[in-house]
Amino acid sequence: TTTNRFPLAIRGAPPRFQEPVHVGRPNTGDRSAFLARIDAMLDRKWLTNNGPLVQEFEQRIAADLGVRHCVAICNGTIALEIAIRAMGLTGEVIVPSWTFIATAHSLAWQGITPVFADIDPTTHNLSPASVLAAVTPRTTGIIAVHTWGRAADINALADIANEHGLQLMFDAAHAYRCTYQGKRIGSFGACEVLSFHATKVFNTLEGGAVVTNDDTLADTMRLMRNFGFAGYDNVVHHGTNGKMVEASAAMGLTNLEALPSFVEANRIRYEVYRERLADIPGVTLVTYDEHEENNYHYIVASVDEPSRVGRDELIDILHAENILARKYFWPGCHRMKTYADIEPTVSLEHTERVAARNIVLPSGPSLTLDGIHLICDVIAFSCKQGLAQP
Ligand code: T4K
Repeated sequence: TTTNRFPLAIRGAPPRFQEPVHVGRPNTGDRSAFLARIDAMLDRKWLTNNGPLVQEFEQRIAADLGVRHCVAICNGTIALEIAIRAMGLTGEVIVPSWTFIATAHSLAWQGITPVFADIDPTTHNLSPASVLAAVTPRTTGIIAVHTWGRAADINALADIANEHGLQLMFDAAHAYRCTYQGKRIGSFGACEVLSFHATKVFNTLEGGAVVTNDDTLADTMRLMRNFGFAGYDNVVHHGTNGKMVEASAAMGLTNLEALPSFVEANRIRYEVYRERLADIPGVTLVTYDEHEENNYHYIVASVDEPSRVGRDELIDILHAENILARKYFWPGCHRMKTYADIEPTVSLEHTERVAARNIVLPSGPSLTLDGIHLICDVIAFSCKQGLAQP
């Protein structure tokens, strides 16, 4: 397929896909089971405010992850905000710049300065050395992200936190059903924050949760997500509205049952990508650690020399084919308008390099293996031949 006659939509050929192929297509479990739960919910006339489906969902998640408490929240961002406030973080908190903007926003939104640290270029996870360099007298905590579902360097970060009296929590938005040294993500640090957004491996439409082994922290967060109510007419804490609705829990319970099939479909697709991308010059897949449990949800690669096209050019080529690959998390939080005025206190050179080269490719159960081969045909041709030829 790598001839000069290889048709490309960017040069006027019809696109390879009639319909857009997305990164982050929602995974949905058994439709009739979901609808049966929705029917029962409508019959009960209990739609939100700690309903029976949310309670069941919390118990299932806690059991699944081997953690004492799951506090279900309306989305991952509000879950981060509630966790940050319940932990009493103030001043400065160290976060990676290489993350979805929500990690930084959840701090800045409550007057806390996100201090951006660099990543390890192979794992894309927070670099402990960089965290250490970013610590100041104003630092109160660290939020590490298990980027793409690969666990952060938890032990090294815990050592730094202990030595400097900092609190440590994790943004585990990508890491449902992933492990660190054989133990499921969910009970590390003071707490871990999950996202069940539609685009995640496991979704509740919108949704999130904080999971923790800390009883007091869990109690505080339960108050905070419901305006601080401790019973009828009795407000004992400041709070917000962070409640998960019953329809979300219905989706969550249904999708949790199907999760093993999603993960298996992801793993098969990851293997196909791995094989096909292996011999394309300049394309390097970010691989999963086979000694751990992974959800294989994200297909992440870098595009670099000797590829004949750069990352941005490859994105344009793919988009013309209706393959909507993404540049997550370009340009890095520190370069977004809201944070660009803050002078970074440590070098972000790996973040910069990765941001310029990274591409996230479509995957998931709704994408066929044939589809992946078509996507890889386009990538292989473009990176080997470039666009110079007719
Ligand atoms: N921390 C980290 C590390 C995160 O990655 C995220 C979220 C959070 C915290 C915050 O958690 P939440 O508050 O979201 O629970 C998307 C998601 O909205 C966001 O949840 C996710 N990370 C982020 C990585 O990706 P956008 O702005 O890129 O979304 P959008 O609208 O471009 O959609 C992404 C793709 O998914 C598109 O190609 C279309 C497709 N899609 C999307 C939806 C909603 C569908 O096919 N169907 C759908 O229903 O942020």
